Amino acid sequence: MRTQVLIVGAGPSGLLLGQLLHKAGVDAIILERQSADYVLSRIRAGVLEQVCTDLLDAAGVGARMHREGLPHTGFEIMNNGKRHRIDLLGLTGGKSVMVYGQTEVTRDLMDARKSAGLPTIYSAENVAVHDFDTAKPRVTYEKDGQSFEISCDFIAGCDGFHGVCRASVPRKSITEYEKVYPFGWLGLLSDTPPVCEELIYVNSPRGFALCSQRSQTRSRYYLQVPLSDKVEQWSDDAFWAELRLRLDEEGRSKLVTGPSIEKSIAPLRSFVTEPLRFGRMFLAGDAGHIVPPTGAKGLNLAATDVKYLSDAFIEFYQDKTEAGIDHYSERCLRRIWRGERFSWWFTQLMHTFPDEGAIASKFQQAELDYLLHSEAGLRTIAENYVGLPLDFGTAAKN
Ligand code: RFL
Ligand code: PHB
Repeated sequence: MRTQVLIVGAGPSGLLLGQLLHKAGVDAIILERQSADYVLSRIRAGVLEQVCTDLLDAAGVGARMHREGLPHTGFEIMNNGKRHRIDLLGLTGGKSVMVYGQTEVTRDLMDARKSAGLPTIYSAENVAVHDFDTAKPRVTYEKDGQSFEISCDFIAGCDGFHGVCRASVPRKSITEYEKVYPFGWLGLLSDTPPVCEELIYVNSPRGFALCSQRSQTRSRYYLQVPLSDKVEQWSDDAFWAELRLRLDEEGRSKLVTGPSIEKSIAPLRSFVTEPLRFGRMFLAGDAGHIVPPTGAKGLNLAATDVKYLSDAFIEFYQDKTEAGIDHYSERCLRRIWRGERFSWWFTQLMHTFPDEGAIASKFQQAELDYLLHSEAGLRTIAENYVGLPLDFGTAAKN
């Protein structure tokens, strides 16, 4: 078998790349280790920046998102039981975000791929990448007990943090930057109306909490928990009781509880790989970088990697230039580090760090007090939350 671009991973990065390439007439095959149902069962992101929704529109998969997604023009920060609204629209000159689950984005991309008859090989075992430092890369895999090989022009590593592509790069060719946080997020999904129309990021002495949503009848909540906690230790009742303790009076009275549909613990880390290109293999999305979810940046950064990568491949085939490919790593990393910085900063600002002592929490409270009462502080939060423009920092005046 042969294709132009072999994509490893059918998460949002791989599927979006496949769709953008298809629109431009570039062939791609996607290889995915899991089944399609498994991919759709993972509950993850919920907030999309406009850069991301624009890309989904460009890929021709935005219709359901515009029908069913919830545009949010602001969100709340609760500190010590007091709420402060971040007016995204007012502070950014008209920008907002879209609340629409990653599961639904993935489903829309899968449906589009299926109806265009494009090849996705699910449940592919032992996927291995070869010869990406030559002009003739190859990928091998097994399925139903048989071995297969696909030759290609390029390999796109869209296989997430635990994927095979980054792991196949010789250690001497790669630098990894990593920070692991001393806590995780326990998430719960339930078919109950959200406690508030907008998202609430909560800094409480008992730890961080987040009240998010998927629709007017489906809520997503998170609690900061110690890394040693196991999800089995947390009954639904225990989750709701702890969430109540982290909310204010209004939140406690409005919170509607119910059985969980899903509950899981995610560790938090900041992680970046440099570079993102290794000969004819390119990393995109979580394969190349991870952010803690506090700033809702992971999927959005993945989408911009994919934009730069699809543009680079399309230019290669249509205009016969390698300029986009050569600049891929540098262009992505500049944006990635800005997203990493915001996610790290917002995580530091909102979580409890018991090992850092009383002075750390005094500094944190003073910083929140400043930010939440300063127009400049609020604007800093808002402009990063809605996402910096794609050309940020490249215009002459910046
Ligand atoms: P994914 O989604 O991990 O997909 C990678 C795919 O590759 C497959 N794979 C392989 N396939 C073949 N062979 C192999 N050897 C393979 N190894 C792996 C996997 O099965 C999988 O299907 O990476 P991708 O596509 O780059 O997408 C990234 C996003 O999933 C991620 O950044 C976001 O979910 C992060 N994130 C959030 N991002 C936002 O922008 N907004 C949010 O509100 C937000 N909330 C979150 C989040 C992530 C969370 N967790 C669980 C870490 C909330 C949470 C709790
Ligand atoms: C979510 O709804 O899953 C979500 C929302 C905002 C975040 C992280 C996760 O910052």
